[in-house]
Amino acid sequence: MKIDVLTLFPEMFTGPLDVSMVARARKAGLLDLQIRNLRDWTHDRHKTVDDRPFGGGPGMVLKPEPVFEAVEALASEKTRVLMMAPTGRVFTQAMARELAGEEHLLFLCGSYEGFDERIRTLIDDELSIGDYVLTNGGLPAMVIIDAVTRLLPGVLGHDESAHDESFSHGLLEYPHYTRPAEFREMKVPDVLLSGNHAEIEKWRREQSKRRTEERRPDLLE
Ligand code: 4GS
Repeated sequence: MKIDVLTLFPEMFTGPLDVSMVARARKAGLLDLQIRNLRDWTHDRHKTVDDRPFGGGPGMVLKPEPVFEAVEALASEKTRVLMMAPTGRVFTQAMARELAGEEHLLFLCGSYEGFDERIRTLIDDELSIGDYVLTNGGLPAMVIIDAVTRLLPGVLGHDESAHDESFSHGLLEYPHYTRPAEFREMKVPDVLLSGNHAEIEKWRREQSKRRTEERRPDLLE
């Protein structure tokens, strides 16, 4: 998969996308990820990307010209253009699975008060990562890239992907334990030490269901 990111803060993206599974996917050639500075598509001496809102009011608005030029330079018919904004649909695992099937994603990260409304004519989807206000769209883009990358064919090991399947079926994870079997008087449940795989599976299913009921009843409706 190819991913381009358009941002005013390319420095933000070093770190999260250079470690762990995303780094591995990039090195293996499964993910071609390019971070691009929106200012590269300005033409004035000050590399202006924003301006004051018509009608007045606080904050600055992202100008249409650099965004149009950048998207026209980077996108083709095969590109899914995604805008990061709290006004978008809230990103879910189902959307991660859908995006993992695309050939090319282009992330548009805003800053300031928002995008000039005409920029919306360029985009295929507007996505939010949750109901809170961030300083810019960099973190949402990184969150989505992380969630999508681990679903790309060949990125996860076999064990890990089978595991993801069960989790994605709408329940929270069951409790996990490792050695020692007793730690500071806290014991691992006997069933997990029993070697009875049918019983273990039943216990885990029950725990998943109970946890989901208690913590995230909204997932069960
Ligand atoms: C989000 C969010 C966000 C909104 C960007 C205010 C700067 C900021 N983007 N999910 N202007 N939550 N964006 O808060 O996607």
